[in-house]
Amino acid sequence: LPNALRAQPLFICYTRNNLYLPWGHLLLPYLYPHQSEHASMVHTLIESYGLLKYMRVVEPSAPSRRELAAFHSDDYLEHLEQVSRDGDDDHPESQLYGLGYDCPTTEGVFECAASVAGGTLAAAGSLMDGSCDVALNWPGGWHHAKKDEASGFCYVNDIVLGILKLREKFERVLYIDLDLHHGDGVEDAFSFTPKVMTVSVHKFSPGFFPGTGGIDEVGMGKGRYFALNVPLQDGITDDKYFYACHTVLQDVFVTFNPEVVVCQLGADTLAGDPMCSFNLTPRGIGRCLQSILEWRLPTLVLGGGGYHQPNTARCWAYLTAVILGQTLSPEIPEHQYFTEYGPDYMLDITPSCRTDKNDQQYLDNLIARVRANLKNAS
Ligand code: V1S
Ligand code: CA
Ligand code: ZN
Repeated sequence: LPNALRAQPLFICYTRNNLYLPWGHLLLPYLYPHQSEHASMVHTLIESYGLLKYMRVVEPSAPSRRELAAFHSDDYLEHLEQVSRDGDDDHPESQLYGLGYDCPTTEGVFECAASVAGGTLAAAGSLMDGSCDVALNWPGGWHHAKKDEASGFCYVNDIVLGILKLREKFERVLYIDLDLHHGDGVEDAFSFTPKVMTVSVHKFSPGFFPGTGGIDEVGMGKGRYFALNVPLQDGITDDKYFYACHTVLQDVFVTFNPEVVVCQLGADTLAGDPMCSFNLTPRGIGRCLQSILEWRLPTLVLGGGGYHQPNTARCWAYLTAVILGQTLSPEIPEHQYFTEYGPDYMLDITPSCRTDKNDQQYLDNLIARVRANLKNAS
């Protein structure tokens, strides 16, 4: 990283609230029984690599109902708060609000989803008051939640709330979504405005959640061509992924001229993730992040998916080091969760032996079409 960027004060915030165990509720305790330790594994690895001393750690406060209502409807918030209070997973109206299969209403789910949003709002606030240049909230990144609907493990859309807050100060916000899934909730929220450009890179294939994010989805009304989608196929590896992201994002930077950037860096694109789709390593995602940081704009960095816990922690610890311009030891340091990193106990992830269904012709055609869409935004 350029020295000037390295010297900037950085800010990191976590919603490590033992009372609400955010990840335990948000990521399906029955499906991922150890998920409540997920946020803790990420934080502990970052801490054990000695990275906290380079950052300001902030304990965010819970957002008010008014802050959440900047995006979500009062009815939805009211209902979510009520079923969360009662732990009622069988309320007759819950289905109307998307609550159920992917988004169960465990007791306390409202507080935990709200506390994650509090982290993202605090991070956005630090960028706005100029107290940092890069703000991190790894527990954030819940891109599927809609105004009045929970979706895909997401109850409160902390990203939309963060962007709305950033818009109070910054004229043009660029949202970049590198999670495996299409960032539909964020795209929908801003599809009518030319002030927020959304770019999502994701797997797009029949039957794959959420089913949106085709290349011809470009926004609507005044926001037409201010939503870009980069749909990819299974098996993509670091070099091709970086090529696609870098080419598209450099063009977006020049055309849209953003004042602030928000990045969702879900780690479900990694080799070995149970989503079993892309074949990336943290280094591939790190190259994309580094090229974004080189724009030297205020940047809000968020997490998202990532269902192989040790690999997600490896990835986000590595990306934290990329932001800080630090080099990490290739061996995982001894710490509370050390045994989870076996059998190799190394930081790097080896790509799997899988077919990459994105041949060069597919990628070149894709990039040409994304560029053609982007041209209309200038
Ligand atoms: N892919 C996937 C997936 N897996 C599950 C799931 C599996 C077992 C369970 F007990 C509960 C849920 N749900 C899904 C997806 C949602 C993925 C959300 C990704 C979130 C993120 O990584 O982007 C981070 C924010 N849901 C579906 O595929 C929906 C269904 C279509 C699955 C089938 N059922 C019957 C209806 C809903
Ligand atoms: Ca995405
Ligand atoms: Zn995802």
